[in-house]
Amino acid sequence: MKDFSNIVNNFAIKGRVESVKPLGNGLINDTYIVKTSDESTSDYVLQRINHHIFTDVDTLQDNIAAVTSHIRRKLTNAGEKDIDRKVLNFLPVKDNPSKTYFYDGESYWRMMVFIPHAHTLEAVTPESSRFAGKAFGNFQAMLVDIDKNLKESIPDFHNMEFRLKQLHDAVAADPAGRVKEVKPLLDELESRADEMCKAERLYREGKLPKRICHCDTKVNNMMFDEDGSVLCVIDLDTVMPSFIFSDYGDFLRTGANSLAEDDPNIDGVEFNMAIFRAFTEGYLSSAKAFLTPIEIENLPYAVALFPYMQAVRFLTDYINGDTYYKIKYPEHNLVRTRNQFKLLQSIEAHTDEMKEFIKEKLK
Ligand code: GN1
Ligand code: MG
Repeated sequence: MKDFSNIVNNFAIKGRVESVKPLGNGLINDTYIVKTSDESTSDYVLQRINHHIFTDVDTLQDNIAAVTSHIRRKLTNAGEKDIDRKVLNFLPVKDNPSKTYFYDGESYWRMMVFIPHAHTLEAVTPESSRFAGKAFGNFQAMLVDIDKNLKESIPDFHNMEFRLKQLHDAVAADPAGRVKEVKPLLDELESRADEMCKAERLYREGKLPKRICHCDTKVNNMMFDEDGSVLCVIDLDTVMPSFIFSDYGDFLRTGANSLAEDDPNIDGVEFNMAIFRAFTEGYLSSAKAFLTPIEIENLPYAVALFPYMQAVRFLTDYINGDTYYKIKYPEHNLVRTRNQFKLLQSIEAHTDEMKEFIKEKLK
């Protein structure tokens, strides 16, 4: 195995390193646990940042540092105990304490304090969804008054107009000769394009704010304590300014799909209203204090937006000849597109019910 001591030595750790071993099964970054020999010192997590996806590591780490130090200050002011388990703690680099990453000439590395006696959940149930809604809403709530200007670590990540432009460019170029075959699907997506770009329009009109969002709201991105309470949210790579719709809508896109996003049994794809209700309840409990009427009114729009955006992204990749998402067979991106489109149709059929539920919850 690689000799990690040269890397670890660049960070201001306490204690002596005993071992470095792979941790977890993340698909984007490589993660290791660094154990120290002394009982009284923490263990650490070492990560190699995937700089092919996060090309601007400075922005990435500046965002994370701004967000974690803001939350830390809030928790401290509120007299919270056990703060090191309630917000991630990234280590400064010894030679340059204003930075939380180290470049070894080849890769970018970062280190954080390992949170002991904590676990994540994988199963999306109404109970875990309610926890997730509350935790991600609370994350946004703690960041509404952050005074640093964060940049987008992936520019235009959730910008619907941009994603449609990418689709239109792909259609015009048709590099894999696949446009003809997907024409009906393209027409379906096109007929909703105007409505789905509503967020960008409201933003330009000054009616919809961007806030600091997590932008990867999955059930396994929260840490739980031994007693089952939520400690903190993790995986902060995509934290950036966005519409709150990103956190609300993208959780439901994955969590409330009755099947996996690439399941070819398209007829079996349905939007799960029990998950919707639980997640929405949790989210509103922590977010309603800061949400504006326009944000609240558009939560059902956000639920539709993310399967729509994902359908556009998958179809773009299919038309481009599969250059972005990993595929396991030639039609994989097309199957994903159809799956997301079916989810969108199921969501459309539930719009009134969703609106009614949200109205009731806010009474
Ligand atoms: C990618 O790799 P993963 O699953 O965390 C993508 C998301 C998509 C998702 C669809 C950086 O996320 O935006 O929603 O695939 N992340 C990036 O499966 O493009
Ligand atoms: Mg991810």
